[in-house]
Amino acid sequence: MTLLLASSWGDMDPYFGKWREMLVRQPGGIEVRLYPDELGDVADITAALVWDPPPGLLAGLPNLKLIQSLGMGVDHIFRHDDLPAGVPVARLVDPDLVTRMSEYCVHSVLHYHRDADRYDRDQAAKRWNPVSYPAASTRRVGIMGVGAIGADTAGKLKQLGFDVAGWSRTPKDLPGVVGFHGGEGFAGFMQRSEFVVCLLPLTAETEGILDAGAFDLMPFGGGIINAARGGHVVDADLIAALDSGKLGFAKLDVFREEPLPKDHPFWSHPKIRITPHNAGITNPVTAAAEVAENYRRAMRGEPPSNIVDPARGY
Ligand code: NDP
Ligand code: OXD
Repeated sequence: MTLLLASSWGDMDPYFGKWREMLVRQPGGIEVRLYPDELGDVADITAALVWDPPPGLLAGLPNLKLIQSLGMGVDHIFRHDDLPAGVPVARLVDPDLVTRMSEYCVHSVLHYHRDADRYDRDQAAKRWNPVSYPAASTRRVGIMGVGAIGADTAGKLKQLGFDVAGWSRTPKDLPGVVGFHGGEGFAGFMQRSEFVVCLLPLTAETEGILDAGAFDLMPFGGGIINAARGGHVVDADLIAALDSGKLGFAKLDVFREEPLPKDHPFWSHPKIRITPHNAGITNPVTAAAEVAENYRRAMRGEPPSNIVDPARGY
């Protein structure tokens, strides 16, 4: 019984090395191999811990009992249509990662709420220019996706006094958060949301959801914070909405192509702020116990926790 750590990204060895260190320390110990150098006999591999796995790798592991995502999202796994049938795919739900993500979103909302860019400009010009700003209670923040991360973010923004709404696939009842759901709730949600924070999984239904039609619904001068996936945004529509003034800002952590290509117009757009997909990076120190528990369950023939539904894509 062996767990394979695999990714199609280059230079994962230092990170994977940390994972190995944490996994072998778990109760019962886990034998870990790193792809590609330590693959060895594929028949030994019973679980795979993956981030954007190399195409065809998982289908070629005959005794696989668990596909465990290294992150909370699983789109990097489902993007391949050659997954082995009947092997459960589980995602991480790590409280440390949830906290890091909601911290990023709250920081971004506060940045625009307090018009932080203005003071950077004023300082550069040695300009003393105190300007009043609206109370948080008058700011309408909309959270797209109120799952593990979205619900935590909504709660924290609520605590800071913001007027918060959430949009989900099924109805939700979060204290003090105005709930919208489904296609029928989308327009009302976007229309009220001056700040839209995207925390949706990337699925067939959510791909390209932040497009010209969605931006048109938003209040003039509002903005988006996307910490979910680049595929949620239609890049050209975002640039057009920012250039026309319809949107006032965009804070982006995730992109259709990562690393963001050097010639991409997002880099130099004055209304866009970029972070390099590090709103939340899975920390093996906090997440290894969850992975180890799922591994033990799968090896005992029990269903792992946080299994995702392949048909739904999250
Ligand atoms: P969850 O699965 O816990 O929650 C997803 C939410 O999205 C749920 O509220 C769900 O609705 C809603 N949703 C899904 N599909 C639709 C739809 N078609 N229409 C409306 N609502 C929908 O996800 P997490 O909170 O754990 O993570 C969200 C995403 O954040 C991840 O998938 C990943 O892409 C991204 N992420 C990014 C990171 C980064 O560093 N930038 C780090 C970690 C995660 P319902 O509740 O009804 O099911
Ligand atoms: C994740 C991510 O899905 O880091 O966890 O993007």
